[in-house]
Amino acid sequence: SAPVLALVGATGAVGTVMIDIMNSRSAFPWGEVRLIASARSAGKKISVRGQELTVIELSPEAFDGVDIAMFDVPDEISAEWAPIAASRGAVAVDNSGAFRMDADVPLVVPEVNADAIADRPRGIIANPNCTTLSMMAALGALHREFELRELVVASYQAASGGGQSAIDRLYAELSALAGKGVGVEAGDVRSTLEAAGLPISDSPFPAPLALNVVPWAGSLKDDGWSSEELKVRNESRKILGIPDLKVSATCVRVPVVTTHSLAVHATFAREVTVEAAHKILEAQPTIVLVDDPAAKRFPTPADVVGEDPTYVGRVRQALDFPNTLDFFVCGDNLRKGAALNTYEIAEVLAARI
Ligand code: 2RA
Repeated sequence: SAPVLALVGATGAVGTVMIDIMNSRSAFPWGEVRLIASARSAGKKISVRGQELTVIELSPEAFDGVDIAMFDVPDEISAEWAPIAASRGAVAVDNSGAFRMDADVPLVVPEVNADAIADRPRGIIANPNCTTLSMMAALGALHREFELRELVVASYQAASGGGQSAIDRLYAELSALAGKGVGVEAGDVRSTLEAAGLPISDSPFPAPLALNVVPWAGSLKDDGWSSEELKVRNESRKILGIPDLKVSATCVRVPVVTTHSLAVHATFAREVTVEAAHKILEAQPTIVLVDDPAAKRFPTPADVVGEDPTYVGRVRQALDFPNTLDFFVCGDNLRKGAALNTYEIAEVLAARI
C-alpha cells in the first residue's frame, strides 16, 4: 500500500515551506500524510492537497504506521525524537545538525549521492546545512566529470538562515535606516539603530545587517573558525565522498531575506573549460545556468528566491590556477537548502521501500 509520510515541525518556518512543496508537487506518492508538532501547535488545521489535516502532538505513538518521518525541528528535538521514530519502524529524514557527521547516518543530496540512502544502520538519513547544499548540485556534477581536489568558497548568506526572528530584525533595521542618509561615517548605522530602539545586543546578528555585510554565521569553534565554515568543509567532504578534499570557507551574512549565494573557486584533477562546464551544468535537471555577463545576466538572490533549482553563473576559468573554475551560485535556503532536499530524499525512499 502507499507509504505513510509524517512531517515533524509542521508549523515552523521550514515546515511551512514543506507544506507548500507538498501542495505543488506533480506526483504525490503518499497514502497518508501526518502532521506533527509540539503541544503548543497541536490541534491546528493545515490544508494539504485540498484536505484539511489536524496537527497532532509529538509522541512515540504518533510514529506508529509511519514509513518516512521528516524532521524540521531544532537539533535537540531531532536528537531525541528521530531515534524514537526509527525505533517505531519509520525512516527518519532529519534536517537538523544532530546527525550529519554521524558515520552511521548518510548525508544525502539526491542528485549527488542518492545511493547513500541504502546504508542507514540507525534508520536515520541527514539533510545537509543550507550553505553546503546550495552549491552541491553544481559541484557534484562538475566532480563527476573533472574530479574535485580543492575548494575555496565565500558565502553570502540570507537572514532567513537564522529563522523568523532574523528576518524580522532585518526588516526592522531597513525601516529604521530608510531615508536617514546613513552609511557615510563609521558607526552611524549602528548608532542610528540604537537611537531607534534597535541595539545590537537585541539582534540575532553580531553587527548591523542592513546597509552592511557581516563576516560571521554560526558559533565560534577552534582557531577562529565559525561552525558554519566547518560545516561547509565537513559536509562537502562527506556528500562528495572525498574525505581529504581541501576546503577553506569564509561565511558571510548579507542583507538578503532568503536565498544563499556562494562564490566558488574549485580546483579539479583534470583540465577544465568554461564550455565543458556550461554543458555539464546545463544538462542537470536541478540547475539553471544564467551566464551571459555581456547581457548583464547572472543569478542574484532577489531573482532566485522561491525557486526550486540552483542557479549558476559567472563561470570562469581561473587565470592563474590550473584546472580551476570560479563561479557563483544562488539557491533558496528554505527550499533546496532545507525543505525541498528533505522532501526529495523522502521521494527517493518512497520509490524504494
Ligand atoms: C544559516 N546555515 O544560514 C544556517 C541555517 N541552518 O544561518
